[in-house]
Amino acid sequence: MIKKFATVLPMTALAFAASVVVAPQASAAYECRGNQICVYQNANFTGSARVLDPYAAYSDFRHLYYTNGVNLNDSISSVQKNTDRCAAFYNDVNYSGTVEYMVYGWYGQNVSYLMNDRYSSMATWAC
Ligand SMILES: [Ca+2]
Repeated sequence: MIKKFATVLPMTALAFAASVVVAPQASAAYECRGNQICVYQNANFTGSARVLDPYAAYSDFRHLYYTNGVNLNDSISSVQKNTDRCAAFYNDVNYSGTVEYMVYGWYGQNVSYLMNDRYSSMATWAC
C-alpha cells in the first residue's frame, strides 16, 4: 500500500524572505528658498515643512498643515527666514500672547525652549 503524503512547502524560508524589510531612508529636509519663511515640525530644520509667504499674515495656524498633513498649530520647532522682512511668531492665534521676533539679519534657528511647539500665528513687516 502506498501512503500519500501531503507536500509541505518550506514556509519558514518563504516567510523569512518576505519579512526582510529595507530600512526607510530619512527623507531629505526641505531646503528653504529665497523669499520664503519655512517652518519645520522638528528641530534643526528637519521633519515636515511648510512654506509661509513673507508678504502674508497668518492669523491662525490651525488652518495650516505641513506637507505630511500634520497641523501647524503648536508644533513648530525650527524656523528659517530667507527674506529681509521681519517676522513675529505668537503663542496664540490672532497675533496675541507671548511673541518672538525674527528681526533683520536673522535667518533661522530652533524655536526657543519656552516656545517650542507653541506658535499659533505669524505677522511680517518691512524692516
Ligand atoms: Ca499656541
